[in-house]
Amino acid sequence: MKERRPGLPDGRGADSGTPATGRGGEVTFSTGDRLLVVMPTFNERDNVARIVPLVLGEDPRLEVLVVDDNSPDGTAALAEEMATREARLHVLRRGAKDGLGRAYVAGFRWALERSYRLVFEMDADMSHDPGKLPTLIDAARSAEVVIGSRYVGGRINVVNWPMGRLLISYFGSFYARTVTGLPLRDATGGYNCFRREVLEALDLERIQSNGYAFQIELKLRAFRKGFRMVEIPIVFTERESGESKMSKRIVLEAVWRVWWLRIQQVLGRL
Ligand SMILES: Nc1nc2c(ncn2[C@@H]2O[C@H](COP(=O)(O)OP(=O)(O)OP(=O)(O)O)[C@@H](O)[C@H]2O)c(=O)[nH]1
Ligand SMILES: [Mg+2]
Repeated sequence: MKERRPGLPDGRGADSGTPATGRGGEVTFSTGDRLLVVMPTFNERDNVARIVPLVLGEDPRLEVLVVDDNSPDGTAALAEEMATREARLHVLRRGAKDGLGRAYVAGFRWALERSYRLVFEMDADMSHDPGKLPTLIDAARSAEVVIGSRYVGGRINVVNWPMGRLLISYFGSFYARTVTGLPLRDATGGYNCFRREVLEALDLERIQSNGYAFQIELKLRAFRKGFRMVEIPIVFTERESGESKMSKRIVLEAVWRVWWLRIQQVLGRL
């Protein structure tokens, strides 16, 4: 792969819809392009039934890969049953609960083995509005990485979160930005889009983070490779059904992991 400079050297693109660096250039997507939403699930039976049709309804090129870690509530079985009637839905079953990061890496590899041009990350619990997908697709024409961001445009777009959780998330992004130099307002968000060449270049097997830290590491690796990133405002709505998998452990991993990421950068390993 040709040598790339880190994107956003002057911080542009961190606040609105303007990609910063000039590499790559604009691309167009045609009706034949395949676009994949990778959706990790753990006990999201009710949510999967609701969200998959909404995603597929947004664009005929979109497909969904549910990556399920053997959910006890039968999420995978339900998704497989839906897939018998819907050719654009796919299911990847994994043996046991192994974290969001591992599920995404498995989903990304699955995508790269096939001809998808864009790969999206999206939660299954209706926190991410499927109606925003066309905007993300559009933004991917001029940026190689599109970040759905809760904290751009001078607003905090989070609905129904307790204040404590919001503060952890907002200042968590500030902390990650300060420690790692990743110039994004929303470092931990999970509603993002990558052109396939980004995932191809990332050396996915080397990603070690698993929870919120995974989202930071993924974006940081893309940034270090010089891919152009843009943040697009999204609204994040707290889940209405199903249970959160957020835990103290996931937050603590992110707290120390950003320092690990900084050290990796200094050692030239990112
Ligand atoms: N396959 C898989 N999916 C997971 C795992 N942990 C979380 N997920 C899924 O990842 C997405 C995000 O997890 P959530 O529990 O919603 O995390 P969150 O959005 O920070 O927390 P809430 O606001 O409480 O929903 C959801 O679709 C989960 O079902 C896991 O270990 N394996
Ligand atoms: Mg959630």
